[in-house]
Amino acid sequence: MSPIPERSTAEWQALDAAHYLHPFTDSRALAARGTRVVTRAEGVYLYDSEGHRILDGMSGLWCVALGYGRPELAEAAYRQMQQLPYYNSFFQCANPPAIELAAKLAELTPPQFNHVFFSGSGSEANDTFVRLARRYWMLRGEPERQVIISRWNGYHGSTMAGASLGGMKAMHAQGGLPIPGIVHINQPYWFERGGNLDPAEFGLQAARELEAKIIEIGPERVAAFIGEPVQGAGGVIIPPETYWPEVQRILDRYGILFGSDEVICGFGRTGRWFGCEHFGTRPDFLTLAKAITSGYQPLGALMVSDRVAEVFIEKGGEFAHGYTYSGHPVAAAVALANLEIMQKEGVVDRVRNDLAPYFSTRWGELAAHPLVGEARSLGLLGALELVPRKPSREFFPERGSVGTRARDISIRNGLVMRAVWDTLIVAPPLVITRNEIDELLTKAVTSLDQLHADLRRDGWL
Ligand code: PXG
Repeated sequence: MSPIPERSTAEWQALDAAHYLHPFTDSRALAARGTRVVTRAEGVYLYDSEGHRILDGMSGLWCVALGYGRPELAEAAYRQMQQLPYYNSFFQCANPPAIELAAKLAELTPPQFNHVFFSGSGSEANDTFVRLARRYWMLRGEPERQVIISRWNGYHGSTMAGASLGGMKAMHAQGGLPIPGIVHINQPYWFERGGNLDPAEFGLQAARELEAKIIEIGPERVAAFIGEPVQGAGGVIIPPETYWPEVQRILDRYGILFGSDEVICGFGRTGRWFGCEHFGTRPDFLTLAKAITSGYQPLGALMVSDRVAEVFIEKGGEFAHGYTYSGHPVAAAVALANLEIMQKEGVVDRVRNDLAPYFSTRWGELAAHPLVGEARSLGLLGALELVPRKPSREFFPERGSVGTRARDISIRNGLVMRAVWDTLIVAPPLVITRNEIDELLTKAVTSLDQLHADLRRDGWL
């Protein structure tokens, strides 16, 4: 068996430019610049083909909760590949890791969840959500209930249904989306949209857009609502405390199903196992992916509440939906090993009781920086709003260009931060230490100082 060849960075970049279409990437710009080739990783650090060591402030892409290089996860995959590398879950079959994982997820998720449908990704799990929510109302004898409400600037994936649920206008514009029967309301983004309202008032106002939309459509036509507890890809938008309780009240009032997309918030990111537990909501569906395996294997899952599952099981007949990799034994074995480590090592409790309070204090210090209009955090999620003039909440002109510069400077300084327009965000591995949080902060400050000097030099400030 030949190993993956060792090549120079230039050779890899040339092959990449010749053959590889990357997600969410301008291929021409990337070919001109050359892709960064990440060759290995350990703990919270990435190493690229040029030998740079970079603190991964984004956990890969919000997923590597346990950090890199955990031998237990590699061993779980290896063992399962030897025992049974694949078999399908169609045609009345199952495999032991998938069955065990279903039971483990029922144990870890809130009490209303005892059933799961497996997929290969978060996007696919959200497609399953659309199918199940609509089918539920058909089975209940209310087939006109088909509309699903979600939020502008939410992110729910890249499949046709996932991108439709998402509220990314650029994605809609490129795909003829949304698909029929999906409508959007505004997001609870106080920094951008709060005007003169205080956050609590604004949170109520944003939630009540849901009620207005339900009345506009007609409650008898609305199947479900879906939202991320904290919008991740949209810019770590942490809603005011008043928001989710009011959304829950409205959904209860009209009997509408509730999907909590926990692809980012799930498995400890907020300091609770699931974001809905932090905000005290009672969803009917949880979309899971990413940290379910710490990213070591692709896996998604949709948890289905008892009240929905009962209807399916009793009246459903065959549910005409499924993926080749639903219940993949290797992914399931890795997920089980990952969740076992999380439980044994008390990872979620440590985030809640130790790391999150420490991170919140240190991250909050960044609010004093002249470029930072707001520094917000929850659990191990952090965001900085970059602004030209404090305390105004106005953004820079040419929105996004300053954020991209900040991100590039930060990576040069050995820290992966992600820019969403001019919002800088981080979501480090849940196993990060206090010392590593200090290093993250030092690199962030150095990068902000450099950006400040550059913007002054270029006449932006
Ligand atoms: N829901 C949420 C809340 C997500 O964050 C998905 C669904 C889709 O999962 P899959 O596994 O199909 O990618 C996601 C994915 C970013 C970024 O730029 C975020 C995601 C994916 C790609 C980029 O922050 N989140």
